[in-house]
Amino acid sequence: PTVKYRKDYRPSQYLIKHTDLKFQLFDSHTLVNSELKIEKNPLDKSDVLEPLVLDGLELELQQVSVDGNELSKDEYEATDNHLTINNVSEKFTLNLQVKIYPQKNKSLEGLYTSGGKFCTQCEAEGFRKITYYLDRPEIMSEFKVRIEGDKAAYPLLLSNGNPLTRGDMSDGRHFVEWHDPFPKPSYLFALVAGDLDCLTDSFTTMSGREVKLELYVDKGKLDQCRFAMDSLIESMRWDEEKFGREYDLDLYMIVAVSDFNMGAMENKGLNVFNTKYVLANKKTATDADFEGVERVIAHEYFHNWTGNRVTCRDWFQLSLKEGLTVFRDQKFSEDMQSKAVQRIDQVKIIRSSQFAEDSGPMAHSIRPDSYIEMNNFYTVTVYNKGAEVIRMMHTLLGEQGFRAGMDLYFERHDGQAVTCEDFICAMEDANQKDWALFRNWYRQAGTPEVKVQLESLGNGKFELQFAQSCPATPGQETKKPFMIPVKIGFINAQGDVAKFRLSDSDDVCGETLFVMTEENQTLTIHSDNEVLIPSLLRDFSAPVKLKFEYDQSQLATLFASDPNSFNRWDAGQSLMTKILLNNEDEISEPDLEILKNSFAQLLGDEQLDNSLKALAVILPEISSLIGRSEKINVDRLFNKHRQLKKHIGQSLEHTWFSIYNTTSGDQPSDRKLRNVALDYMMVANDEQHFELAATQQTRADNMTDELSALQTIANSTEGYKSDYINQFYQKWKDEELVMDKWFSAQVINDDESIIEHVNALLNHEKFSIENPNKVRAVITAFISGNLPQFHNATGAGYELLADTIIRLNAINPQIAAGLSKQFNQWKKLDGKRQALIKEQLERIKAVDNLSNDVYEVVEKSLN
Ligand code: B3K
Ligand code: ZN
Repeated sequence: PTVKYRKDYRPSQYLIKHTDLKFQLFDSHTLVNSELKIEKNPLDKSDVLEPLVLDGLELELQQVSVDGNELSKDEYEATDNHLTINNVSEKFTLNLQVKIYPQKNKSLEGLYTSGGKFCTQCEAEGFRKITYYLDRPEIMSEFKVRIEGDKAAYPLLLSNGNPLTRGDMSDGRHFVEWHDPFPKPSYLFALVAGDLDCLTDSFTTMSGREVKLELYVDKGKLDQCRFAMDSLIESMRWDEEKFGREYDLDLYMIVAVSDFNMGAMENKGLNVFNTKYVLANKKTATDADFEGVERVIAHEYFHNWTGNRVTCRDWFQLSLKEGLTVFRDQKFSEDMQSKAVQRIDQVKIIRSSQFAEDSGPMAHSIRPDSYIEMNNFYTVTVYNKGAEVIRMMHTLLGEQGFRAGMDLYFERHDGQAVTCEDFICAMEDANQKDWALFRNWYRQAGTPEVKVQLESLGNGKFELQFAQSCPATPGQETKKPFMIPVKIGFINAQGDVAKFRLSDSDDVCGETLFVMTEENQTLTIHSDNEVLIPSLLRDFSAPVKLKFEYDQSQLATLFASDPNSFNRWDAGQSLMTKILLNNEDEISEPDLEILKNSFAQLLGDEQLDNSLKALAVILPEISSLIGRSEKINVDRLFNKHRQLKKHIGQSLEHTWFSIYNTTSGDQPSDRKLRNVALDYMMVANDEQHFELAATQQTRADNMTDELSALQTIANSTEGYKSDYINQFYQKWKDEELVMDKWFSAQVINDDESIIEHVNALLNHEKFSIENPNKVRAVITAFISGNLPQFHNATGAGYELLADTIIRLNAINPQIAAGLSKQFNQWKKLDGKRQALIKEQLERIKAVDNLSNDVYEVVEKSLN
């Protein structure tokens, strides 16, 4: 496998101005004809014309001609990865025909079939599995596409842009021709052919143009489409209002398919979606699913400007579109839902997955320096930390300054393929800033740590001392300081807001933004309060680990009264984290007492929103506790986690019972709190409360309640729980997405026998290793949702994961590699577990025909 480096970037010597494609779809294969108008890149100043080297993979080349003359075998060379044409001129037309086998393509990359439909996935480098091409994002070309297929089997033949003509052919076949007026990179190409139901609507843009909206789903699923369509309309409106961005084609299509490697894909004018992010109604989808649909629909729509109109020069710049688009979808969700709740959910992802990635063998900056397989870099770092970096810009510039930067970015770069540097420059220039230091967020991997101390100097004068550092990451031994915005407020010992004044100002304020630019810095403030409790890094104003030596009672005070909702939640998390990660083998009585009292007080707070209550009493995720540690005694952690959960369940059993019975609202926040209460009651005493859960499952009129009940039942020790698992199965066995939930609910039971059960589920008739949603529903749900049993000291969990990776390596390398990353925290564990995992990693590495995808992850992990 070869490593590609960012520093080696060179512009292409050739451009492809026009791309004409013809697809002839057949039952056993597809013929792809392409006509490419190629010319020398004007930016290329050399006068030597190098051979033209096109990318291609798993293609059977049938014909090659240049300017109408068929080439003989010695005029070109086709290898496993390339087609090289030796003598070319500055401007010429290349015609190719290749034969491919979509029906046999299980990698779900390139052109493949899913449930009897043809569909495509080209990002990052999948177009080369369709035909030979300059398959790199800065090659932007105007596409015309003709699709031919059997009319009865594929009445719909879709591609990007606008339909031009259609007609019938002989033998029951027909064709449709499409034209996309916006030059685009090959990764945004899409084709869909099939027989689908369609929900249509329309949107009138701010300049009064009418856009047709079409949502295509499998037959019989129209009753699960309305919410996705409404989300699309909301997104279109929001982007106009917040960023002045209007949709540009007359047609916007979304197609939902069951077999898809990720959430969705933003192909120009023709998004292809995982059904999980389209299909939703109250009966089949949980409140969390609805949020997911709204978020992903918005994300893909927002890509039309941040990704498609302005795209990436090369794949090292991926965060240019992904970090920015995640930030935009987050802002959208904050406007549509509760801002504090959204922020908490966003930060949970950073802490549980991104911090782990940043401290493991795959650590990379949001703009990576190298990769073997690009698909391995669609990571929480590039996406979510990338969004945090954009958010810091927003925090530093304010709403208006940020908008001015965005406007300048679009004004300068519409229609171009650009770099992260271009984005930063637009932000700087629109706001007269010099952000030399800020760029370290793009260059350096690793999670910075900010240590803060508060010193009272007497006479109402206080000093906050800040020190930042960042641990070494692979290939980056030492780090330069980061620019870190830290939002700060204070409360006093009674829990009231403590106003203060900065020493260089006369204004009294309740909150300030301190921007760190050096390793060590001090902020002096004045306040009339004798005791100050700092509330630091409010709203998680930077993706760092903040360390302040709070004692238990300070945290309890913040948890009870911090006016910043995010920090109030966070104080509870810190309190629990401190207790769970200290060196004691068990949690002490006084610590348990503090937590119980804090929870009781918070649950009784009538001002507080139910979802914030629910979030506040959920224990920190085990993955985030591992992610933040350098070394971890997992046995101790698992035990204390169990102990704490049980204690909170039991000591507040009456409170949970009364919350369960009196929280009567019909909002997602009400359901959330009620179901958290049910969960704690079942943990406290599942025998006594089993009936309650069973009744809830049977009577529920919505999937949120039905599934929550099923989960607590599946986790219980009751003998007849299988009756309810079967009842759910009988009711939902024909709804694929609900079956995924049914699988997941059964793998989180913290019991030794679970591995056997997971293996049984892998052989269930509704399971398919070829369907990524199913793999995620069983395997990912198990290894990330049941860490105590995944890390079972016998090593059985590790073996199960390795077996699955090896099976998938031959079928779907992207999914196999994603699973391989789940071993990445192994060096934090004890010697015995390390040895067990190492054995599995070596077993995987020795597999014949190991894909580049898996090789890269396993190799880095072993080093
Ligand atoms: N851009 C796609 C992700 C492509 C992943 C390629 N392995 C979806 C998104 O981020 O919107
Ligand atoms: Zn995206």
